[in-house]
Amino acid sequence: MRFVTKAIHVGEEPDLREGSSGDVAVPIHLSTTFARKDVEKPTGGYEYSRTSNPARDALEKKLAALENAEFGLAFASGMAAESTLLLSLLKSGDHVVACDDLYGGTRRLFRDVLQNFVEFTYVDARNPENVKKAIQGNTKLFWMETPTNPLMRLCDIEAIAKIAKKKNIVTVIDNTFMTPCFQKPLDFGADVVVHSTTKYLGGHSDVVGGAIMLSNETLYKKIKFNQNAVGAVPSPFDCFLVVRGIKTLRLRMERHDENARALARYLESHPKVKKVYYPGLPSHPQHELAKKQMSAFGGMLSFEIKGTAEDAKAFLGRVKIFALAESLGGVESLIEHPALMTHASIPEGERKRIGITDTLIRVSVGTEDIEDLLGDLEQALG
Ligand code: P1T
Repeated sequence: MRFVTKAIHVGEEPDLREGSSGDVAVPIHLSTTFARKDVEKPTGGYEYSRTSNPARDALEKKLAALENAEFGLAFASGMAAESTLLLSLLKSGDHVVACDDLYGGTRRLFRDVLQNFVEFTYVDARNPENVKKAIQGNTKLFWMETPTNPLMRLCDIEAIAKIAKKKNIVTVIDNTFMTPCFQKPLDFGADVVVHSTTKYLGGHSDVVGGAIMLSNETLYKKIKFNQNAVGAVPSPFDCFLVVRGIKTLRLRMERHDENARALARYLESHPKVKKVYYPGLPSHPQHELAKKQMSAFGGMLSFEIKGTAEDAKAFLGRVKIFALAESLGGVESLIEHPALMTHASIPEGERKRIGITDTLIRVSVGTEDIEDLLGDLEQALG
C-alpha cells in the first residue's frame, strides 16, 4: 500500500464477521473496562482502557504504517510521549546530546524535570561534527528536531544516525513539523520518531496528542510497558480525532506546503522583512539537505521583521486572518512571537545565543486561499 491508502485504511478494516456492525470509521468504545468469560484471559483481547482500547489500537497501527515503522504508540500529548520515551530509555547518570534549537516545552522538560538525573548537552546540530564532538562515555541518546522549532534549521538525519550507530546511541527525531508525509526519519537510519499529534496529524486544532514510532522490538516493549505503567494515554475520542485527521494528511500537507512556499517568497521580497527562514527557499543555507531528506518543505516558516520588538508586536496586533496563537499544524493559519510565547521558558541569554530574537515571528501557514493570506500580511506589514 502507498502512503495515502495506508493513511485512510490501515487499522480500520471493517469487521464483517457475523454479528458485527461493519463500521467503516473506527468506533469509539468509551468503556473503561472490558468483561471476560474466563478469569485467566480477556475474551476480546481488551481488559482495561489505559492498557489498550480499540480506537487506540487503530491509531497506533496507522501511526506505525505512516512512518514505515513496526510499532506505533499513542500518548495524551507530545510532552507525554517525550517524557515516557525518556523515562523508558534513560537511567540516572546518562547523557543526552540535543540540538540547541528545540520547542520551548521540550527544553523545559529537559532542564526543569530531567536535569536532576540526566545530563544534557545542546549543540548546533546543523553540523554533524558538533554532535560527534559532544559524545561522552555515558551518552545514550541523540535528540533532534528537523526542521527545528522555530528557526527551521535542519540536521542531516543519515549522518547523525551513522555517528550514533557506531557508539550504540539511540537517535530520536521529532518529526512534528514535516510529518511522515514529507520526511521519514527511520528510512534514514533514525531509531525512534516522536510527534506532537496535536499538530498536522490531528490537523484541526481540536485534539492534544503525542506519538512514538519505531521498529526496534526491545525498545518498543520497554516503552509499551511504561505507556501503561506511567499512564499518559489519550482518550478513545482523542484517538478517533487523530485517526480522522490522518486520513486527509496528504491533502492538507500539500496545500500547507504550496501556501507556505508562496508566503515565503512574498516575505523574502518585502522591504520590511529582514530575513526568512524556510527550507524551501533556495536562499536557505540547507536547501540542498532539505531536498535530500524531505520530499517537500511543509507549512512552517519564521521571519525577522525589520525594526524593534515594539514593531513586531504592532504587526502582530494588525493581522486579521492569522490568529495570534501558539501551536501549529491546523488548517487555520496561526502566527506568534516565539520569544514571548512558545519559547518564553528558555532563559533570555540562551534564546539570544541560539538566534530567537525579539523581532522573530513564526507562522503556521494554513490551508486558506493564498490570496487572503497574502492580503492579510500585506495590510499588516503596511
Ligand atoms: O503540545 P504537545 O502536544 O505536548 O507537543 C509538544 C511539542 C513537541 N514537539 C514539537 C516540535 C512541538 O512543536 C511541540 C508543541 N509545540 C507548540 C505548542 C508550539 O506552538 O510550538
